Amino acid sequence: MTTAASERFDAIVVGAGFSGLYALHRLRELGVRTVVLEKAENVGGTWLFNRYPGARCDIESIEYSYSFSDEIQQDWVWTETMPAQPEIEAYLNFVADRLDLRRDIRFDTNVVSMTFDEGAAEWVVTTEAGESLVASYVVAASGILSVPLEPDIAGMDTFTGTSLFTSRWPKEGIDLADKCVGVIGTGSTGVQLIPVVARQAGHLTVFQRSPAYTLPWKVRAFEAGELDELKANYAEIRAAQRAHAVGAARLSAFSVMFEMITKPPLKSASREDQLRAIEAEGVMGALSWGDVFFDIEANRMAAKLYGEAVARIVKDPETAASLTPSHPFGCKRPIIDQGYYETFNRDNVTLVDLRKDPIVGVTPTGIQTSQKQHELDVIVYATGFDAMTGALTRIDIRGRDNASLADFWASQGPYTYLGIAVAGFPNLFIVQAPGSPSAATNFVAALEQHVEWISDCVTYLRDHGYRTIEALPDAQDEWIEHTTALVEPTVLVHPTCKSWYNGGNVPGKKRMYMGYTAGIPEYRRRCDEVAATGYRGFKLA
Ligand code: NA7
Repeated sequence: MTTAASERFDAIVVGAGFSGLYALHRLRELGVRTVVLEKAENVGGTWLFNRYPGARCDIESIEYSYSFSDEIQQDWVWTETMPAQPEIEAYLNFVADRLDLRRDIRFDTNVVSMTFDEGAAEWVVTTEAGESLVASYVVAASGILSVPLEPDIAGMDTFTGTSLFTSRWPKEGIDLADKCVGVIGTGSTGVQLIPVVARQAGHLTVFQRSPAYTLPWKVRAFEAGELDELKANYAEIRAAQRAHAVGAARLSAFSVMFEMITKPPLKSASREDQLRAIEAEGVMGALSWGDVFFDIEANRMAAKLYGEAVARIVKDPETAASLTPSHPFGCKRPIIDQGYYETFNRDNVTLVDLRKDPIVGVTPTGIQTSQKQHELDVIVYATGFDAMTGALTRIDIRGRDNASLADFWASQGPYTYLGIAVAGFPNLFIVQAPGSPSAATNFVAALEQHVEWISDCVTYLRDHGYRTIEALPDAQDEWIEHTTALVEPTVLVHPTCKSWYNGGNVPGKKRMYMGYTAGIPEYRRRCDEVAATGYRGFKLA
């Protein structure tokens, strides 16, 4: 199958974002001849593409960063507690330069197919430009939020104004002053973008299908000397982070949720307790109860209380009611927001509740809803991603017997073993596949564990003379049973939960909760145990 023209490597890494950069560094250090194929013109992955105004991480910078190099964590200077996109992009460029990674990265190189040659026990990887590369191992570091989901709204291509997609925002920015801007989508992206656009635009109309639950939190610049003090304690900070279930012991969207579980139950709280909570903590007080994740009734009570808290911020009662979510809290990622609700008190902001007044179509001059034509100069689509599996199902990946990974996941659901490997696809390691901690945790902490486990595994295979490692179907089924059982007692499996975590945001996608929710330390323990027992659940040949 391989041609004379194929270039040979020990490992091919797909993607040069957070995961791919570390995979390259680690594999290279182990003497594994590695090349990274990256579709973009530079490093950064998700943090390169998502340049929309307000783009920011919801985990603190000193934890949302590599821990493997003390030199890097000491030398890089974060300016804010929670990093904005430009700073994360700059950080990844700094890391790539510091570790001299670029010499082994091919930019503007889009992988279109990967085929396992059973006779040679090698992967043949082809690119859009027609190159063919061969390697024993493929490490898919193609990202969990790297394939934007563009909606299919009638008339989108007839709009004569400017259409913008948050995941490919113009690098040079765009002047929105005096413009009538419409934003579709109120997930994390929309909630981050909307307050910023409201300050820039002449008028902003927000087209909201599902209101968000947000956790207001002020991001701030580090004070003089504060970062140095943190850096002096980095060993302790990293140790605490490593021991924490969500891989972030300081403030993050996840640690806030994690702490909610430890609070008393809402169902036995008095009305006075409830009111006191929203008086003291606003919308956060409505959600900070121990039973909201496990009891749908408590969750509904929290949603009602949340609506009361929103109504204390948003002056117009109808707008406040429209901003109150009807889906269970926890199904979607909670959003750390910067003045989101206050934005709807501005004179230049209008909310259109698509639950009452749905979009009929995009017209040449704006958006037509069932009740009104909204004239617009700019439409911004903040409509999400084909998350977790999208990047890999867009590559024609063929394993044993020419079986297609996309077909397997479409028919069976996104099954994996350990969230790393798929039965029938030998020597393919997926960084943070479905069934891994990934999106339910600090992604950087989670990926470091994955990359280390994968590179240790490659070393083991080489040292012991094995050519292939392959997940066993039974082990894979058991793993998914385990990950599914973990979320069974929670509201995450409620039929009204529809999000990128379970594929519910993509029409036709097989639904399955795709995170591993027992936490990174437990996950690490299980992965280490598998390795220590000679890779139990895998077939080595
Ligand atoms: P999300 O969280 O999937 O949000 C997408 C939003 O777009 C959500 O409000 C959707 O409403 C809305 N949407 C999607 N299609 C449409 C159409 N056709 N009409 C109206 N509204 C629509 O993606 P984000 O990019 O915000 O965040 C993804 C992750 O990035 C986030 O969780 C962080 O981890 C970083 P819906 O809910 O489907 O009713």
